[in-house]
Amino acid sequence: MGQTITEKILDDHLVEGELKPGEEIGIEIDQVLMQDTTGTMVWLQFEALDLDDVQTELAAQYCDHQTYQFDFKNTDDHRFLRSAAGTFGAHFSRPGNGICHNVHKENFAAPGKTLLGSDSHTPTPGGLGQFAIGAGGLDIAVAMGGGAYYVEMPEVVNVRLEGELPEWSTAKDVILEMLRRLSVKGGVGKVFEYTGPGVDSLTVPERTTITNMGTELGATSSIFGTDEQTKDYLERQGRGDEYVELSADEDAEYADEIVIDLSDLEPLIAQPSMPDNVVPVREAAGTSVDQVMIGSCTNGGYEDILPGAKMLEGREVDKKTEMIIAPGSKQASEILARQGWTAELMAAGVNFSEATCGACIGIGHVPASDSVSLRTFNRNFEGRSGIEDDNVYLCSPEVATAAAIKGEIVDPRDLAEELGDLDAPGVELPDRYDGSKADLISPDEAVDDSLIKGPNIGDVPLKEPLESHLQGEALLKMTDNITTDHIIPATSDILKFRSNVPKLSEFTLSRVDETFAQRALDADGGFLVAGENYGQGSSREHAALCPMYLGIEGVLAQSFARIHKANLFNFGLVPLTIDEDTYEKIEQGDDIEIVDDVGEAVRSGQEEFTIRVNDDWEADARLDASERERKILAAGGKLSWTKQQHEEDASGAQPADD
Ligand code: MIC
Ligand code: SF4
Repeated sequence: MGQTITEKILDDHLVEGELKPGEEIGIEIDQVLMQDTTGTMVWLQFEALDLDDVQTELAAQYCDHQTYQFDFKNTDDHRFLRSAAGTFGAHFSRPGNGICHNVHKENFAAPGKTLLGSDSHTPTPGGLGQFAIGAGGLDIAVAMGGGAYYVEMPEVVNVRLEGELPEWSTAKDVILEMLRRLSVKGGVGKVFEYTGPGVDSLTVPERTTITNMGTELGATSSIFGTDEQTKDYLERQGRGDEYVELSADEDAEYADEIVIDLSDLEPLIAQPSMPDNVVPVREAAGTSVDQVMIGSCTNGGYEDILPGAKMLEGREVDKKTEMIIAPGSKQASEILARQGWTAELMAAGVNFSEATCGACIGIGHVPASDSVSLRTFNRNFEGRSGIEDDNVYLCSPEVATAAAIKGEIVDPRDLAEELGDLDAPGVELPDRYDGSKADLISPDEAVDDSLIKGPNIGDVPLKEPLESHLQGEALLKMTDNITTDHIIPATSDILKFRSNVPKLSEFTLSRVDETFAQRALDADGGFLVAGENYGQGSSREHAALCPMYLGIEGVLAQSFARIHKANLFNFGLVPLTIDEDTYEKIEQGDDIEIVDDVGEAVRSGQEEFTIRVNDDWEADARLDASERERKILAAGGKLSWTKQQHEEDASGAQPADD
């Protein structure tokens, strides 16, 4: 039987399991990437595991999220990361050099290779045929030390693209259309493989906009095959020799097929405050706009800023609107500056930020109260921009720039008709991506050979092995689609404590209930209760680590987001699935007891559990976990388990439970 692109790459990298959807597989990882706000934990865990050197073909550490360094703690984190990259053998990208996904795509992403990254948008280089997955930091540390990465074999869905994008419709509209059809949980357990005749006309930067934002569907990854466009992009990046041919076999079998006719797509926009709240721009037209931003790992590239520059040439940003461009990489800024576009944009009234994530997580350019912000980003979860009750819309650079010109949301086709001389900018790549590499330090050029830890950089807390009796209060009951931004927000006041778990834990779930952290500490154990898709969004393992630090024993939810569920196992928290009736019936403050001997049940492979609530009624709860995940859970988390494995390997002993 023929294979899909996903199956081909996974087959090449398979070290354990079978490529059967739903089964756990272990794969070899070729490349890893880390960013500044998850990277410190990765290296602290790498150190705690007594690992000496990076074992993957390539590891790259980026400093991109908090590059303004408002606080010495951020700067200390960056210095620690540089020292860790130097000590252990990773590439280091200096603060301001750009967002990990953009810089990785430009410099290292390679078709046919596997990439694991401590950021949920790691699937970005799927746009050039790399199989890339986002994961928690501990999984990255283990993979970087040479261990396999374990993941549930996803279903592979064929997204067949037909036709060509009409003028003013863009790659962003392709992924917004996917979100409109499938919702933010429509991709859980899936890989979206983009095929069909419509693919030919899409350049690699357009493809990476689509694969990047596949994360918002909850997908494990998204990928395109390779072709002339891939070759062309790699050549322009000076890496033509890294091209490999990659396509699905004629008789490849997909779990499902989605057809999108590109020629039917019109400009779309995601309304506040979920990426799947998508409507045609015309439906939102007329809304006054206070702020417009082009940037982020989705649409912050040269090819995303240039359309805005062309549209603004000889024009000005409307007087009631502010427009900011935060380039995805310094390479993009440098090329635009050399070509003179930066000056054009400045003359039009645009402000330039350094190349950073920044505003995407509420660091800088926080919208005014009761205002509207249009952004080319990928997430508009409520409050993520830095102010509660925000109104953030997500759209293409063309739609964003049209709004900046008009001061209100407008379909660019209508604006073009109104102005008479506004041409659709289309997509244009530079002849050569010839930005400087001054900010990229290779392992051979390393500045440090030992770790430099500032006073804010703490140890990684460990948990005791799983107890046999778990009982405690339902400390917080939450709704559907709780994001990791709710669990541990990433705004600058909180982000600076990412390397200091005791301090960071004080902010756990503060956006849902400010009293939670203290109540959890006082209760000395307890549970979280949630609806569907608990933990969607970021890969930040702090969203499991901090509840663990506060003594939370488990989470009862109707369903979980993939990366977060893996993080719960990694930090020894029991993720139990409950049905809707049970969810409805449990109230915050209820006493919850897991009736079974939990430690024993987890080890023995038991799937069905009984919970007793208030010593009054009982309900079923389910543990969906692989054998490996059960061992991790029983050991109190992946750090303890991996250490145990290493000790057993060193002593030549046979692991007791194998
Ligand atoms: C995000 O977009 O939410 C982040 C910030 O990039 C996170 C990583 C983090 O929390 O540090 C992600 O997507 O994984
Ligand atoms: Fe950075 Fe935003 Fe992309 Fe996350 S989604 S990596 S915060 S730009």
